[in-house]
Amino acid sequence: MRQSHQLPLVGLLLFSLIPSQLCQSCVVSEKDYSHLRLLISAMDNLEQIRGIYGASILLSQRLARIQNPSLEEELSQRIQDDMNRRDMSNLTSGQLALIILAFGACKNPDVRFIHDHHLVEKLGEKFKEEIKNMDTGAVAVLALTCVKRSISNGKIKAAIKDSDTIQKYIESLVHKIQSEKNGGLFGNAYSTGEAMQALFVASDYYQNESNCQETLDAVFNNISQGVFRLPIAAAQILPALLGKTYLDVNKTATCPQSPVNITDEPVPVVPTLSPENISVIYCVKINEISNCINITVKNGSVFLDVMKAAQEKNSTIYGFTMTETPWGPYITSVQGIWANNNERTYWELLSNNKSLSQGAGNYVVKNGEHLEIRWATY
Ligand code: B12
Repeated sequence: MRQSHQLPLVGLLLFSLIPSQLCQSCVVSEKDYSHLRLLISAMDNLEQIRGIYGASILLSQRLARIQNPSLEEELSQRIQDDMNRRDMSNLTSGQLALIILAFGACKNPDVRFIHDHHLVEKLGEKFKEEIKNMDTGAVAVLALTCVKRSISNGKIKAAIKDSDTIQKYIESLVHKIQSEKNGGLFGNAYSTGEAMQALFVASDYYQNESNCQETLDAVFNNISQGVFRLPIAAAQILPALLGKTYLDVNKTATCPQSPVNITDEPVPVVPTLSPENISVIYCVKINEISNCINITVKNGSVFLDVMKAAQEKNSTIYGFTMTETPWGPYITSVQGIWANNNERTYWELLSNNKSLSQGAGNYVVKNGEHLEIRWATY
């Protein structure tokens, strides 16, 4: 399976169960903790956290030192039950890596599960099969930094030329991340947490305080607009806001308590929507051929509602399937044509010809919009 994000995560894990070293960070100050409380309460939404997908949430909680024993216990139980039910060979390497990181973070009883189920060995096997497809990204910077540290403290041996190559990769990736700067964000709101982690460990970007403030302001702005409502989205940004990275996962130390008080939870603001209907155009596009339909839905509807309405009208053209993921429903097929990881194909969501940065279950459609689902490659 080719995955740009999961493989570095695995590499990171395989080399990372070592004590962390000094890294430079950009931490939210106490006066801004209200933003963090919003994230922490979003992560508490157990209804949206199924089985093994709780691993990202658990990892984030442990990295951020959030003390919520009942939630931790529930998440850990769900992950273990789900793993016991599943054929573990079907887990992706990225999923396995997240589970091991979450269970291995801080001294806690879950670490036994890693050993009892030989998770690290299983991951090693998957990693060997998949390493040829390893790609780049913020998580790759973390993974490579981890390898670099392991070389410099003698944990793994490498020739000087390999260390130089690693350093060059890190520099070019950091350069790429910085070139994607978009206001205070890197890429979009959802990629910023991992980009921050990469910049903490591999650049001096946040030595400049105004860079730090710029990122924090942009993230706060997005938090207050509800952009991080999903537990998975909240979990991905929270560690960075507390100056933590995946390299801080340390199986030998216990987790001290977080400075953020979670009992003081804010009341979520529910936006009011007018009840009228709105109309949109919805198209399915396969190899330059588009089939379009006019759809009327209630104001406040999401992309998925439009897809369902179209499917009801004509299931041959607009019929689709989906699967639940921590980011919500992922569209797996349309017209019986299935996304395929090996062929790097997927169904891309667009609005007015622009690729969306939210999924079908979250993107709220607007009156007059031209929506499209396009057979695409990545
Ligand atoms: C790799 C990736 C993809 C790959 C996934 C396939 C693959 N085999 O790798 C591809 C390119 C196909 C993809 C597609 C899309 N993606 Co994407 N993707 C990612 C990325 C970079 C890493 C995911 C990952 O590997 N996680 C690690 C593993 C261990 O966890 P996992 O749970 O097994 O991961 C699976 C799910 O995350 C799922 N997935 C990936 N993207 C999306 C998006 C949505 C909406 C859903 C429901 C599921 C999903 O595929 C992963 C691999 O099986 C994340 C970035 C991030 N910060 O998480 C964005 C991310 C999850 N994707 C995002 C988006 C928006 C999309 C698209 C909607 C883009 C579009 N305009 O079409 C589509 C999905 C459309 C659909 N068919 O429903 C957003 C979600 C934001 C949000 N609030 O909804 C993210 C956070 C990127 C971002 N910064 O904006 N994606």
